[in-house]
Amino acid sequence: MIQENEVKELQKKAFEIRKMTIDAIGHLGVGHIGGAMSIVEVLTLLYYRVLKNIDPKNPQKEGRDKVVLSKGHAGPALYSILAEKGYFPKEWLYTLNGSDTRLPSHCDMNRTPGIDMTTGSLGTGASAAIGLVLGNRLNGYNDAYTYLIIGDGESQEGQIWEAAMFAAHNRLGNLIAFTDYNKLQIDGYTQDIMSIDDLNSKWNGFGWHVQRVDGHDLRALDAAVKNAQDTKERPSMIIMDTVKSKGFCFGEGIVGNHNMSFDKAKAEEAIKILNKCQGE
Ligand SMILES: Cc1ncc(C[n+]2csc(CCOP(=O)(O)OP(=O)(O)O)c2C)c(N)n1
Repeated sequence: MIQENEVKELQKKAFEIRKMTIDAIGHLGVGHIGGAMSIVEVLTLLYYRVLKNIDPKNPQKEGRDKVVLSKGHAGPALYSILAEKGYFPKEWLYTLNGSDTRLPSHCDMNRTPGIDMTTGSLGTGASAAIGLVLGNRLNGYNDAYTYLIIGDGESQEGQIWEAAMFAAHNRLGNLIAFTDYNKLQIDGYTQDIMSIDDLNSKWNGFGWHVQRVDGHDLRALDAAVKNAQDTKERPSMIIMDTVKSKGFCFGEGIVGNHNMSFDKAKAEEAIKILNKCQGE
């Protein structure tokens, strides 16, 4: 079980990642802040506790655990983590989505060290993650896991459910997926656009091991990942209840927080408020 001091360390990291992400998007002036902020805890847990065999100095290391951020528009949060881990210089964050940047708005494995799969066209990451699991199986890396993150709006894509069926049929126990259930997508509430409820029953029905947790609770997330790893013959889905734009006060609770425009001054103000909430 995760120790209290380890939780505190991870919370500190998550806090830093949030600030770096707000700062990078504020520097550019516009970006996918909402869906980036809602996955900060899961990314922090993965990169600072869960992933095995990764090496920032050798991003292509054979047999490593891999992450597929299928909701590839949330790349800025992942870039902050990768920079913090040392995959590339932190200054790169200020080139976010610029011309000739190595950090495009959506994840691109050919441009960014540490990105394991190119994503952005919603739904495709699930199939790609399955390919990575099968590749590991063929290469004898039986202990390597692939972690997949999808959005709730993304879950309306038919390709997700074809992948769900395939993964269960092929007993892909080394596939551990997360749904970032922040209840919002680009045009409004997921419930209004096309409801995905009852999500637990859907994944259960497709033969997956399903858990539901508060996606900002690092203890709960850690326990859920452990349970998922202990489930050997079935792929796992961890449904995370999250808040879109969590920690970016100008976006939280706003339906249009998907891709927001804000400048450096607003970013600084948001970071100040976040610091205050954190008691700094
Ligand atoms: C196939 C496809 N259709 C449409 C889009 C445009 N698009 C980008 S993000 C998004 C909403 C995704 O919602 P969700 O998965 O809930 O992401 P989150 O709210 O967590 O950012 C849409 C429709 C896309 N990237 N790919």
